[in-house]
Amino acid sequence: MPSTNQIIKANKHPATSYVLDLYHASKTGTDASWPLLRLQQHQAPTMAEKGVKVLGMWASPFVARVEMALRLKGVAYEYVSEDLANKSDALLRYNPVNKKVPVLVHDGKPMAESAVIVEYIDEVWKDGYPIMPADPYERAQARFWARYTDEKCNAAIYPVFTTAAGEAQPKLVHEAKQCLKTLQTALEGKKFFGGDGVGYLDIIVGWYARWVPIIEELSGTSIVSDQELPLMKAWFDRILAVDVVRESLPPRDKLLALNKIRREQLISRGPAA
Ligand SMILES: N[C@@H](CCC(=O)N[C@@H](CS)C(=O)NCC(=O)O)C(=O)O
Repeated sequence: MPSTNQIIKANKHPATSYVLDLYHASKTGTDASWPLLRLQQHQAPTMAEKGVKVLGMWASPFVARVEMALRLKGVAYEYVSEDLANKSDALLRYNPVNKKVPVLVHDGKPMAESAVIVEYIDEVWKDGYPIMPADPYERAQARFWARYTDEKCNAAIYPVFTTAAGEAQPKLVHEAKQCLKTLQTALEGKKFFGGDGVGYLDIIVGWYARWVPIIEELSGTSIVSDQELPLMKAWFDRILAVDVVRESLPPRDKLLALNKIRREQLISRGPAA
């Protein structure tokens, strides 16, 4: 029976195998180690909320999506921290195909893939905050941009993070900007991708507002600026001002410290063969 404050099981080294990217996963451990005792505010669960569990890792942008969706809906959940360098039996059992976080377990039924989970949450808690657009065409558009982000923009931004300053850098920065410039068109005339409020695409892309400035700082580059990507920059500020979003994202300083180590490791290792 969940209590009002649930103390969540913590693994020892939650950050040891932080993976920023979808496509270039690399699993060498870092010595970064932070305590991972997380408390969630909970109300008594309703029937639909019974047994909502998230298997996550604090620095995962994909886990943040799921937490944002649950918080927007006001759904109480238990958070279980995974050590990705030493995956739990539960994670391997719940997500045997990809063996990645996030996993959402609802009433004993596990599911994986953050974008899929966010849609599931919206469908199950349909009376709560609306995440998907009501209009089918708008929904299709939001899904299109979500896929564009995961398939194109993540892969365009990541090399800026993993490449040292030098000859290759300007081209990589240009490519990242071009991708975000295209994505920015989905923001035209709107406060959020979802319109006047946070919607599905804001949840999918929200982590850029935390990660991109960190990548810029570590690489000494500028990707999203008032001059070059004004709508995206304004949206970064706006989305980070939304409590539910900000609270679901990793703290900036802690993420910066982890990414500093990670970048140094990746750069010293050199380009993958
Ligand atoms: N497409 C997946 C990506 C999930 C993902 O890459 N998770 C990373 C953490 S950020 C992970 O669990 N990595 C473990 C591994 O690669 O072994 C989603 O959207 O849920």
